[in-house]
Amino acid sequence: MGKITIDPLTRIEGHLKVEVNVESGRVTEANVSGTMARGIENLLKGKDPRDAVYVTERICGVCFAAHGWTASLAVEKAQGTAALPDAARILRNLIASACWLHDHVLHFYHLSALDYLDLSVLTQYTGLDPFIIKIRDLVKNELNNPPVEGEYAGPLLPSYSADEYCIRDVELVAGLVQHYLDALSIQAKAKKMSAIFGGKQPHQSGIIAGGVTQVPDPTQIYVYRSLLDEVASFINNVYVKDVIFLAQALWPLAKSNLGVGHQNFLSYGGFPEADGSYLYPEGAIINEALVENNRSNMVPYINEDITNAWYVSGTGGHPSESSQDFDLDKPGAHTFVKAPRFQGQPMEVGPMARMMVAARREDHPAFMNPSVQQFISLIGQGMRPGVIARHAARALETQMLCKAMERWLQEFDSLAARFRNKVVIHDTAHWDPPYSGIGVGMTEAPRGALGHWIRIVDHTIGNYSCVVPTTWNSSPADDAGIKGPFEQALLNTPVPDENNPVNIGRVIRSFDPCLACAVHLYTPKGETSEWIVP
Ligand code: NFE
Repeated sequence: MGKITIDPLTRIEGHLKVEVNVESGRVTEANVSGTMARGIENLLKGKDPRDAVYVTERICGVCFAAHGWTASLAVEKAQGTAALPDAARILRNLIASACWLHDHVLHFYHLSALDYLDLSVLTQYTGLDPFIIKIRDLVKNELNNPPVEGEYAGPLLPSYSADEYCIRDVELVAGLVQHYLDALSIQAKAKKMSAIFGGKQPHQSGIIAGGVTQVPDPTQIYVYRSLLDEVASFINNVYVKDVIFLAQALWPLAKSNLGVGHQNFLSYGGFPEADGSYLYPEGAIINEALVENNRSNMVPYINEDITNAWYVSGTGGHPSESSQDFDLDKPGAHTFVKAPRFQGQPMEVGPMARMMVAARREDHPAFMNPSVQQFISLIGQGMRPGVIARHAARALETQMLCKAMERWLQEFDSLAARFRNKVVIHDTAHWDPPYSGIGVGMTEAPRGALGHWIRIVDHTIGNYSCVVPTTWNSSPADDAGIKGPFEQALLNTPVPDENNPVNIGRVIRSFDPCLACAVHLYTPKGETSEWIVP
């Protein structure tokens, strides 16, 4: 039996430690740890409730728009904001969705694709593409100068060796490496789109409690639309095709149980439509049954367990009451990540959860969406809900989102034409914080279900709690000993060579973790070292 510790696991956001035991070539026990402290919520206490939007955006440099939006919803609820103006709904959708395009493209090409490519075959490249020639020469150099003990490999070749699930065809690898480069400029374009309507990137300033801050002018709309055309073309013609190609080329892996977990899935519903429904439908699936399809009904059944997390007793429970006081000496604890549970169950959140829910919601327009139907078809052909399915779901939902974004732009054009540019974008009647109030905001972030809970006391924030997608996914075991989604998905993972645990990275990366979100890094002096647990 061997024990493998990977700390930190690279090519993810934030700091995650993975520890597994391996027996007879399979993982028999798994623990994951978020090794940096959360504390953003403590920082908010005593602040003006409207500050929550901008402060919680600083939880993360990737999904800040999701945090700002979710905080706005929580504050609006607590302040008694009336129905959001429709233009604000559309503009929020367009600010946040552009971030999703950036995020999902980045995740596949720059964080995950290397798990499935044998870059060393580029040494055989005889083509004339100057970029690939440059990469070929760098790879040759790395192969000729392997890292000595204690040094890191790279930057191009990972520190593990390619296995049978790595693509070795020179032309295919060269093509995907070219797309890696193309994806860098696509990312930048998607970010620019979000900045046009959101004011800046990262940490946009366009979404505020009660609505948004600006009505875009026709030039801004023109530029946004042109960039969307370019980004959507890449997503439809390159990203989705590459991921579907990968699924087909690695079909034995797609059909295997690599990365299959509890198979409980949760979606709060993402991107509101004019009729009050969501582009990505709401739903909770437990033991294959759709147990809930309404966001509001989910709220009482969300709780955080802290049995194995470094928090003092009494800081878990329902997020409307939970808090963040640390106990680094707690026996058995190994992580700063709490363990959210829905109806007492660990839930996977994220693109695959959204697809699984959409596939069960025959009553919802998303069910007939071609991207959802393609996912259903892949599952019908035998793809298991594991590593490859997560990549496929992410690509297909991005395709679905691009189409919706075009439609939201048209909806905004209609509003602007109807109101001759006197479009209402804010509920100014409910702007000042009340003496007291409680509110919850729930959205879908790129990595899954995101909730913020606020309690206003004496016009200021009395308590604030964020339950974040990666908190759901990277949660530790609870008091019943039930593991969180990452840990469960790691069990039984094949590790034929303990010195080359490539499958562990594949499993974890397929979720697209963001530990910065999960633990909300913050230190009083702006330093990190005092919070890092060795
Ligand atoms: Ni830091 Fe996030 C997303 C949120 S975390 S990236 O998406 O909320 O899981």
